[in-house]
Amino acid sequence: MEISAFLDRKLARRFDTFDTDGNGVIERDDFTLAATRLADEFRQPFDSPHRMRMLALSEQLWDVLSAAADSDSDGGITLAEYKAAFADGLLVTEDNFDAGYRPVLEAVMTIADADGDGKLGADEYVRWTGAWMGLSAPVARAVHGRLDSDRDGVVSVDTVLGAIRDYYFDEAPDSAGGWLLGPLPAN
Ligand SMILES: [Ca+2]
Ligand SMILES: [Ca+2]
Ligand SMILES: [Ca+2]
Repeated sequence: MEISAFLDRKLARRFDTFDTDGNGVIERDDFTLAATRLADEFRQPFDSPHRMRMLALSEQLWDVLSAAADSDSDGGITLAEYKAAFADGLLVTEDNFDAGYRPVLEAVMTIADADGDGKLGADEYVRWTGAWMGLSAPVARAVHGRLDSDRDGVVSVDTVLGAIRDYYFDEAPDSAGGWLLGPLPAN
């Protein structure tokens, strides 16, 4: 597919959120670290089934992502490799989006949704996006406010899923891509 200038910036920003340790390359350790931070943030015991599931899903995510994007098989995904794989339709596409993302997001929610009502309040949203993707608290709080369009203080899994889908596939300049993960890098 054609990568617009807007999508190019969104992919660069998404790449940063995958690169948990910030060394400029996405590697297996980034996924393990993100899962560990998320489980720690929500005080999951070391041997809790939720922590185990999160770690297993993260490993799985890494396997899928590296099989698709690590084209020189050196165990790391560079920004160029990531963008190329997306352009070639090897990563998320509109067709496989739900199947790929829903299980991961539901596992995250199982940990982050403390009272189990399937919805996230602003504090929970700040905590999970900070632990999992390194979003700053002010950014995450503003994002939660935008997602909570009916202003009842909480957002559902489906709302978050829809916004992530828009992040990748909605080209409108005011769509989720422009704010879901905070400000985009310059081109
Ligand atoms: Ca990294
Ligand atoms: Ca590589
Ligand atoms: Ca709401």
